[in-house]
Amino acid sequence: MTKKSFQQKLKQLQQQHEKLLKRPNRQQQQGNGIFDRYEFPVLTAEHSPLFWRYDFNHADNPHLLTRLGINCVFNVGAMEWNGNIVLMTRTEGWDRKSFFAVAESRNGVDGFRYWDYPVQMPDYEPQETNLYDMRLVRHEDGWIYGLFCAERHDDSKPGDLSAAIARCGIARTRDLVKWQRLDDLKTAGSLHQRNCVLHPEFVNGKYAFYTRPMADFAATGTGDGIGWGLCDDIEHAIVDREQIVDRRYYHTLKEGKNGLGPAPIKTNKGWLHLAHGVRNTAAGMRYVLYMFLCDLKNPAKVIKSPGGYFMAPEGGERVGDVSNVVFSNGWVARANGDVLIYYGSSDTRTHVATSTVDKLLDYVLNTPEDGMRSRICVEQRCRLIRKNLSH
Ligand code: M1P
Repeated sequence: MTKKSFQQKLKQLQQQHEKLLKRPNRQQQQGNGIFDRYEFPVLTAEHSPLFWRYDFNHADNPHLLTRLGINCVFNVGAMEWNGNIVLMTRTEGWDRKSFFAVAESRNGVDGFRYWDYPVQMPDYEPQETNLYDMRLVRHEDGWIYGLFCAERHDDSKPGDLSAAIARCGIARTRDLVKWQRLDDLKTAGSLHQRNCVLHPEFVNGKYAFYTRPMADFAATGTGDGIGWGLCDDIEHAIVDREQIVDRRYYHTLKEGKNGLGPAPIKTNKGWLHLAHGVRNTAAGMRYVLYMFLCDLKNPAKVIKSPGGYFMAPEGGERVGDVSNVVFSNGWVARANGDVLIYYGSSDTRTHVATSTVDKLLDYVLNTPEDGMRSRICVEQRCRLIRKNLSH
């Protein structure tokens, strides 16, 4: 390519990219009353900066080839940042490695732009191969913590190239740029930990963790659900007693496994939680989101558990690198009561849904619990029908 056509092609790419970043996002019509979806994903691989992907030097890249492609952007942590919204993205290259990178928007529903450089997270151990799914939390100790999965090969199975160990990495920061890496979380009962979350407040003067004990890298096995445990020292975090707070049950959306999403939102009725539940089907695993509420004074006690899913993959969300998945590890409750819920679809792209604390509390407090049997579920529905038809 001549230098002139190179410059023209590059300009074209930059204009298309700018158009995508400036594209307004509209709320979809006819939501379910609980939350509203939006027309477009807020982040996709195409949103990543062109200067992360192309070498702009004509002498080194005369055909203007993509040098380091981006495959997908999903499962983001989220928080308010100087009045804006920042997402701690799980950005994945064509090489399958995920890394963290911050994208920022004024309103949280469109106009997200990546910061110039991805996060350069210090290593805890050189064996770490892949880092992903950061939960961001502003803790009352004054630090911003990031908890994430730090995965490496399971060297006790040298012949099995898919054997992996999932650990919970912990790092903290004041500016989302410089990170101090702390020891990985150690839990007494389980080699694998994924989907761990730090509770934003001290509990009995200690740091409190939500965990997910697992017998295996992908399967919880005898792991019974979302766990909880306290620890004294965040720099060398050890949870030696894990109590299960939210169990898996037969024939529910969390029969296969579950895991906490973002850190809970504090409300006047309790700690509001968003989590994912997984069941196995003939077509593979299906990931949906569900909610529950915990006691304000005792965050390890579930006080309300609406039946069924809160959100399931719909339309284009159903298809991607790992299809039939919605997953969330980031949401933001704004001072006016609005809630921005970020979710990844099919391990490929990032969406937003909006709601309010009031609506989410109404949903959690007034949706009937799972009847656990078809007969009871029909009774629940008949009660609703009678109520409506008696007017
Ligand atoms: O592929 C679906 C999800 O699988 C994992 O979640 P879990 O540990 O509950 O199975 C995570 O790797 C997550 O990133 C991914 O979206």
